Amino acid sequence: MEKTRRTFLKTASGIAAAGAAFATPDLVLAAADEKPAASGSGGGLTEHKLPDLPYPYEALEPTIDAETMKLHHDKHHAAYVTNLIKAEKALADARAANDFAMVQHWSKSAAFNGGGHALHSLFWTIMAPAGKGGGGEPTGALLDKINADFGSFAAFKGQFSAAAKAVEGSGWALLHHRVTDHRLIILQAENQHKLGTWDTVPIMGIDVWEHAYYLTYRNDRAKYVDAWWNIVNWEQVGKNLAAHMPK
Ligand code: MN3
Repeated sequence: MEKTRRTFLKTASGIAAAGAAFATPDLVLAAADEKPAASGSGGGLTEHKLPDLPYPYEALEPTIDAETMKLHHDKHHAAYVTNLIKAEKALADARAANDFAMVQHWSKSAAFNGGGHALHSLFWTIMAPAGKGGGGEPTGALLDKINADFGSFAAFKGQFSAAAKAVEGSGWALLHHRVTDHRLIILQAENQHKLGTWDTVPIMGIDVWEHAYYLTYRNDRAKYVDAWWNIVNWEQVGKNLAAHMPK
C-alpha cells in the first residue's frame, strides 16, 4: 500500500518529480514498528499495531484530562486499529474468493479506520506536556516555512484555529505538506479521511471529535482548540516537515 502511494505521489508530482531536488518522503504517519508481514504469514497483510502513548495519560493535564486520554487511546484508537485489520483481511479474503460483493463496504471501512489509525498515531506524537516540550512557538526551518507560506505564525495560527473550530461534525484540522510543490497548507478533514487532496501528507493536526474534549470542555470546542496550543510539540512538527522536504 505504501509503495503504491509513493509511486502515485512521485507520478503526480509531474515537473517537480523531474527535478533533481525531489525526494520521495518517508511517511511518518503510522507507528514506526509496523512492517508488512512476510509473504505467506497472514496473506502478507501489515500487522497494524496500536502505538504506545509517548507520555503518561495525565501528562497533558490540564489541557487534556487523563480520562479522555485513556479512553481516546485505549478505546477509540484501538478500535480503529482492530477494524483496519478486519477490513484489510476481508478484502484479502474477497480477492482470494473472487467475491467482491462487499468491496464497497470494506473499502470504505479501510479508508475510515486507516485514516483514524494514521491520524491518531500522528496526533499523540505532536503533543507534549505544557512547558516540557509543549507550547510556545515553532523555530528554525519550520518557522521559516510557516512565515513563507502563511505570512506569519499568527496568521497561520488564526487560520488553523478557525479551521478546527469550523469542522462540520466530527473531524480534524490538519497542517499538510504538499508533495507537489512543498508548500504547507491547512485542510479540514471530516471523520478520519474526507476532504483530502491526495497530494499531501499531514505533519500536524488536532482531533476535534467530541471524544477528544467533551469530558473537560463539554460542548465548547473553541475553548479546547484555544487551549490546545499549549501542548503542541513544535520540535516534532519540525521533524515531520524535515522528513518530507527535499534533501
Ligand atoms: Mn479521535
